[in-house]
Amino acid sequence: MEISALTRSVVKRNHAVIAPDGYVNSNVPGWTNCTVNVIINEQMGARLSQTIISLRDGGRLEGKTLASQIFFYVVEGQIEVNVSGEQKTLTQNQFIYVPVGKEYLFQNPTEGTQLLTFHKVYEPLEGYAVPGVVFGEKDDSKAPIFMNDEALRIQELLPNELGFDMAVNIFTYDLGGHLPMVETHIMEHGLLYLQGQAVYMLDQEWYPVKKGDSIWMAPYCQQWATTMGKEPSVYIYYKNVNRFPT
Ligand code: UGY
Ligand code: MN
Repeated sequence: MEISALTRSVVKRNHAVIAPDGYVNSNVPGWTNCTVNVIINEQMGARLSQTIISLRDGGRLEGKTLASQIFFYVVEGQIEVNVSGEQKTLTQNQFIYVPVGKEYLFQNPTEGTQLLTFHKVYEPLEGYAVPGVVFGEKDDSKAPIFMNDEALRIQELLPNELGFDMAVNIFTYDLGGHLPMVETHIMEHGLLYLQGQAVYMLDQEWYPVKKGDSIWMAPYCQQWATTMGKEPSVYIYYKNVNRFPT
């Protein structure tokens, strides 16, 4: 029998590893017939929010983006989305980026549909238009190798343009792949493992992680990772970009 007093989750000053075993559900107004887990939020000291939403039959997410833009990614299943009169069905590994000031409606999920969201307060940049809605999907053919290492590939899901103040990327580590250096940087990350297993180093502490786990890295949290196990490890991650340091 598993011991319920143990977990792999940790929450520290500048990083967190959140495994699904400790999830406690939140009620979010307008999001109905679903289970919402707020994984990363300002209560931790973060400047982004990350949620995981599991939808039941009749599940609906209805609302309007206000100060925060929201990126929605289909981790499992399928759901219809309507934003500004445009309707689409999103299937596994497809996403929609909803900029600030837009009404959205998600409905008619298939059984077991799970969504990941990243939310960030939008910082406008003088001379640049607020981004529009973006649809897209995970596509390994659009993932160039990272830092000349054939074992590492990163796909940028959002346009690399100054109007955007957040990036969302998919990082694939083939067997034997590891970050080529310990990163020490001002940008913050939230991430969800979509596949495989890995060992993540966060501020000189070492964590075994796997599909379904989330990680928060505050600015300057030192980070390094290596894949582990018998299949590539894959995560989707958020990064704040393109604005002056304050
Ligand atoms: O974009 C990044 O900073 C990325 N290489 N970091 C990470 O995967 N931890
Ligand atoms: Mn990084």
